[in-house]
Amino acid sequence: MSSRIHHSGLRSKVMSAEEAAAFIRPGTTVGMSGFTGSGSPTAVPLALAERIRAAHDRGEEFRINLHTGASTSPEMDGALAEVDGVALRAPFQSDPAMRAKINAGEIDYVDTHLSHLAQTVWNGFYGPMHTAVVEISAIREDGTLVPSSSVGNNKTWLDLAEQVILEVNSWQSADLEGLHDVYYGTALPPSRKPVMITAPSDRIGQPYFEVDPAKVVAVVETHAPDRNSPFKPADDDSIAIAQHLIEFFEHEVAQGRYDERLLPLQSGVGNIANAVMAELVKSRFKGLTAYTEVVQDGMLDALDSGTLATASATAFSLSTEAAERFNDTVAAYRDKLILRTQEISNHPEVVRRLGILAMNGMLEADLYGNVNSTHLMGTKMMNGLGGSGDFARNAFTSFFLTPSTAKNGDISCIVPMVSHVDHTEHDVHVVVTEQGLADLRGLSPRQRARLIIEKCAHPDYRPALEDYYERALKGSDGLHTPHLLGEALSWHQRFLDTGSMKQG
Ligand code: 0RQ
Repeated sequence: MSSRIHHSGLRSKVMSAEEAAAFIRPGTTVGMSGFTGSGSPTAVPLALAERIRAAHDRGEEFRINLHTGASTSPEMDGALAEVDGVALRAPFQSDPAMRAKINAGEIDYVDTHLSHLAQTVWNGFYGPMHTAVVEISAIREDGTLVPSSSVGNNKTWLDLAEQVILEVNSWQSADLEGLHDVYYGTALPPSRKPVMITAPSDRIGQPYFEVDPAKVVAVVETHAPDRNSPFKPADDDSIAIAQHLIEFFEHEVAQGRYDERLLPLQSGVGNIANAVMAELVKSRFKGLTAYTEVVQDGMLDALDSGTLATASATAFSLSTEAAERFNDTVAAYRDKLILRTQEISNHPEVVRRLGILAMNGMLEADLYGNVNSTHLMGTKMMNGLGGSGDFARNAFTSFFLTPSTAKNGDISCIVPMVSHVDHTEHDVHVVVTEQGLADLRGLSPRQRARLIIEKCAHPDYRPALEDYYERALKGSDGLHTPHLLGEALSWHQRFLDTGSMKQG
């Protein structure tokens, strides 16, 4: 038996994943751990998927409502979607099988701000939570739990669930102990108190989760690596976007808006975010801080090089190579890295107080700075909003980043009107593509439109955007935000009809 289980009562509950999965009943709500592939349980979800498959083969109904921290692993989202085991999913996913079922209308998906899910579950909008399935890295003698590579919503699931299944994963480094900051001060209004974080390095909680041992029905031992996706090497577009950003940072330092250590950085998930960190490492900036959601490879490199002094997040999202390197050297990061609950890592109050520089990816922006981060051609879900709204709305400067085109140039990521709005023009300060950077602060809608076309649109689409805008100035009913309503979404329809937004 694993040396990671030090509580005798909980040691007596060790069983197989199949036995543990048998505690999960059809039609119930399950809160699982997992955030961008890190800290997801693997054995119990796989065993549950097999149970669901067998039930379906017998002609029985078996689906669950599934809540997590964010995206998980093929062993959870993938396996459960493939057996049609999920009725409702929240708050974020990025799995191809899950995405396909959501877009086929077979799974209800609640795409919500990551900092909001815990409080909406507390408030009962999703009904009772029956089971929590949480990966941890160890159980201490007093029954408290050492979190693994993500904290996410685990504290809330452990508090709320009627029964708890623990996966103790010995693949996770034992040295993770002490790195986490689990805040037990959250309360519902009117009893809320200020969240007393005034610097990214502040600790306001405790390093362990608490759980009532009487609620724990099963403990399953695993030795499973996080689902770590490789990053694409930075391409020319990502490097150009990163360079525009760094030039802008220099400009803001010169203007006296940021000091030499900038302001705490939040950097979204994906290849562009990783490339931004890589370019920052090459820049002159040193001793920066991050108050963000995930730690990707680029951020680890930035901590190694001294570009970053501290990073606060809720999860790791590392490539296999970086995860192995990190696992061998966790102790060295103990006073530079903090993983918090996602209510706190993404807390709007803290984001506003610290003055975050929020850098998130997007699918498309329109002439006025409205941003779509989630919906392909307005109707199909890509991943979800994630934490982008938590940060963008309250940031000191909110940046949205994308290459100017997608799908080999057949899609312009700058369009007359976005086909879905996640971030309104009021929450978007700076739009960046490989073509350039549009600083929208202080500009009216008409001023923004001209700047976005000039700085951000791809040359292949610039004339058509200029043409649309000039005709809108003549034909729009109102001239505050000029639009030709009958034509505003015609670029998307053309793509659906012909496979390209380009005009004949
Ligand atoms: O699809 O790979 O099939 O070609 O979308 O696009 O350019 O690789 O960009 O990986 O950075 O993802 C918005 C999805 C961008 C991500 C999004 C297609 C494109 C490609 C991916 P293919 P790229 P990225 C929270 C941070 C929301 C959540 C968030 C995201 C694929 O950033 O999920 O912000 N964001 N979390 O071809 C149709 C368009 C398209 C398009 C790109 N306009 N229309 N398809 N694609 N633009 C905060 C944290 O702290 C983590």
